[in-house]
Amino acid sequence: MSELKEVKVPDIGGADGVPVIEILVAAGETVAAEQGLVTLESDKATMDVPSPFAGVVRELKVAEDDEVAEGDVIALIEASDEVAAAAELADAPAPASAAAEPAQATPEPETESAPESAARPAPATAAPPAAPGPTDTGKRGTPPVPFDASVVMPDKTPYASPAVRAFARELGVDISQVEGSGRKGRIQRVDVQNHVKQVMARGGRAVSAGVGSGTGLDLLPWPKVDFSKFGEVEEQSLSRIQKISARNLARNWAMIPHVTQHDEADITDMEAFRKRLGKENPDVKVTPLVFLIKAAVAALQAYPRFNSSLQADGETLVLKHYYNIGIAVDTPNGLVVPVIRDCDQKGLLELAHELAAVSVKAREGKLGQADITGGCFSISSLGGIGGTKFTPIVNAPEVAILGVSRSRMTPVWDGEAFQPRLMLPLSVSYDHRVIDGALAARFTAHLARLLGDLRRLLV
Ligand code: CAO
Repeated sequence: MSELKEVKVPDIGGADGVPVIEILVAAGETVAAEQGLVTLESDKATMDVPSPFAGVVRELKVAEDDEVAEGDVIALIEASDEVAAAAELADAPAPASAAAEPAQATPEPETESAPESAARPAPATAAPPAAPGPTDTGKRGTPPVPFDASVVMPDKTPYASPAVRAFARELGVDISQVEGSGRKGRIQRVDVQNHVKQVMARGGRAVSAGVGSGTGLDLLPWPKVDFSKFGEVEEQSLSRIQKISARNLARNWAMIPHVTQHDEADITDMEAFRKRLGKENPDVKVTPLVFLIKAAVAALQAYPRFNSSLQADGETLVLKHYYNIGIAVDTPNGLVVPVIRDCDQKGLLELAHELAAVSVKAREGKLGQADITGGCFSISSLGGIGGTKFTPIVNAPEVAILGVSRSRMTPVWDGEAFQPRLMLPLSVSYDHRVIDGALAARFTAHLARLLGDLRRLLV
């Protein structure tokens, strides 16, 4: 038995003249219950109108750009028991409410194609699994959600309807990588399909090159906790700089496969020279950092791959023939990385003057765009504070960064006896897509050798 039924616009909060921005089905198509039929866009949000029952779409009563209000008929659907049963069978794995939910709020069941890593342990606070529902795969724990760029880059939330986001999730596509061809850059179903075709045509290299996540990172949603339930709290807004660097750091950490190589430099002789230089030039503070800048330049010259950037397509390396070094500076408003240019052409004292000037400018919040762009390699020195080693995050699009901790007098075996030597811990984090571990070990050891014997800087 079949019956022709009307599907109407549901309660949309009394809004009138709401435009239909996308038609999600065609006449003659079989739809499952809760499958989106059209997408409406109000001033504040987009929403899909789902079919309340399974059946065959016999007629669409609206077209793109029509305006609708509550109660308007959208489609005539021939609902039948057989169609309903067939549609249910065909759509069994799809989440029943996917069309009505925003992408980032819809936990999906794990699929057969989900990577092993997706089966990560549930957080200790996870509630016991609910009784299996129609979409339950039988696996326990909190289901992962796909990597969502809006978590790490809140200003980059993709503009797409819930149905298109659900479609992208179904295909394992990171929707933040898809270019929208619709009005105001809206991502449409066809854009997701074209994106998949392009990736397939490239042999999936967009995924393996790591510049697009492709298969997604399957991150759990960020925990929402009402901390005031557990004790007294206060809220502090992040500064503008903190918000910007948070987004950059999160992107760099998520997209760059980081490895950190640790080593030590014997700076006993360097330190004696630094003290002498300081006494001779009381007008400027000569800290170990200027020696590190000079040694880093020499190491970059010896290992040019460290002085490169990976192009956004993930397929080309740009090797630079200039040597601009970024210095991480801790300011009251957050971390900034001013760049000292052409360090290969400057002496230790000139670098010391420039470092002092740029640190003051950074702390006074006076850095301009030109002061923070064009870096090749960065140095983050925590030596003035303490610590034995740490793992700095690469400052993209650079491919490596040097972290420096506090030097320490250490007994070093010279083959016959222990000698007191001033040892400086070096931690080089690098982008493993560009730099192999052996190369990183050589680079870091070379850097340590240069600092151990400054005469090598002249070679
Ligand atoms: N080992 C031992 N002592 C060190 C040292 C090291 N590796 N590095 C610096 N020092 C000493 C300096 O010689 C100086 O000693 P004196 O006051 O006796 O001369 C003292 O520590 C303070 O140095 P400084 O910090 O003022 O100067 P700097 O050139 O070493 O660093 C700057 C300048 C701007 C990089 C630094 O002030 C800074 O902001 N560091 C923090 C960087 C940061 O936050 N990195 C983390 C980024 S990721 O979050």
